[in-house]
Order: sequence, then structure tokens, then C-alpha cells
Amino acid sequence: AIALPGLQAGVPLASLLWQALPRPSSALRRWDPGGGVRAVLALRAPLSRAAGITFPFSLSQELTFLTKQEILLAHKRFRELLSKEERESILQKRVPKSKILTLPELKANPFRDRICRVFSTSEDGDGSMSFEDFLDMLSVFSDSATSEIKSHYAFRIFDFDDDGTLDRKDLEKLVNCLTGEGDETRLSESEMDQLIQNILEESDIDKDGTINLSEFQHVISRSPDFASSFKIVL
Ligand SMILES: [Ca+2]
Ligand SMILES: [Ca+2]
Repeated sequence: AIALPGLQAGVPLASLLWQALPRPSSALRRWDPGGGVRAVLALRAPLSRAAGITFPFSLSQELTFLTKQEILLAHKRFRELLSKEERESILQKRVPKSKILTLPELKANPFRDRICRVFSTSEDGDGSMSFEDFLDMLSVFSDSATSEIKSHYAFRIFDFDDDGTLDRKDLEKLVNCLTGEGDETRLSESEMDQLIQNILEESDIDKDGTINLSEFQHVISRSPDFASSFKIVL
């Protein structure tokens, strides 16, 4: 039997993907699906004013998913990742991936490297983050982001080679992230083959052997718990 949590007949891929992630404990709030749904706060006023922070650039619309309190907390946490001298010009600085991954909210996430990669705007592909990148990430993982936005980013996170489609290799890596790469936990070759076959049977609607974004979003839409489990809260 394949010992992967959530893997039963009829359980959609989305459940496998996110509900198999480490469960929340009282100390770890990041995957807490019971955090409650906060009202969508559509910040019509410029965010800079709302948050009391001076931004010399216009922030993207996606950031409307964060509340003023969340932005202020993000600002504080990001600032703490910078050295004293760097804190003078926080908006011009990038925090290296190694530092970002010291945040407990990311440290235990099996997709931490991919998350940095997807949200980093660094042209070097080093996963470093500007404050704007950091806010983008928190916005997508916030309670208020829509399921469509979350599934779009989940797809990008799972698309390990960034080629716009989830093929067998991506799915294999994804499963290994969930089970861990240790000899005791990882799936055998035949279990892996079976699992990927199941995932494709369920998701690959046009039968081209890979899962594209709309196929992925279709599967995710059948998992009502997805949006509440795709979450990082500082
Ligand atoms: Ca791919
Ligand atoms: Ca397909």
C-alpha cells in the first residue's frame, strides 16, 4: 500500500498536495486551516497611506489581500532580516534566500526553495527577495487571497523546471517533497509509478501526459479545503 496521507480512491490531487503537508501544531501557525476566514479587506486607499509606510513605487493590486496590520507585521519581520546599516533603505535591499528561509513560517515548508524561487524577482535566479517580493508572497498565502490566485501560484511552485506544465518529473519531485527523501519514507519506484498514474488519470483531461494550469485548477476546484490550507501567516 502507498503510505501517503490522503491517498485514497476518489481523493482529488489537491488533497494529496496540500493536506498531506505537515499538520499545524500550537507553535506552528503556518498551516493552520482553522485560522478563520477574515473578511477581504479591499484597500482602496493607496497602500502606503493605509500601512503608514512610505513606498516610492506603486504596489501591485494583489497586495490588496493583505490587511494594514499584516503589512506592518511583514515590514517588521522583513526589517529584522536586514543588518542595522541595511535597514536605512529597506526598499532597495534584497534579503538572500538563506536568510528568508530562517523564518519559522518557511523553514518547515517542504516547498520553501520553490516558494522563494517563484516569488523572487531577482534576475540571478538566486531566490533573494525584495520587500515587494516578500509582500507578494504573503499576499498570495494570506487568508484573503482567492482560490484562483492560490492555485495559480501552487501550480508555479510545483512546476519545478518552470516550463509551464506539470510532467512526470515534476510530480515525482512534488511527491518526494511531501514524503521526504529519506529511505524510510520515500515511495518505491512502483508505488511512485502507480501514484503518478493515478494523479494523471484524475487530472490530465486532454491526455497529453502532463497537467497544464487549467487542468490543475479544475482539480483544485474540487477540493474545498485547498484555499484554507495553502497558507503562510506571520
Ligand atoms: Ca514542468
Ligand atoms: Ca494535459
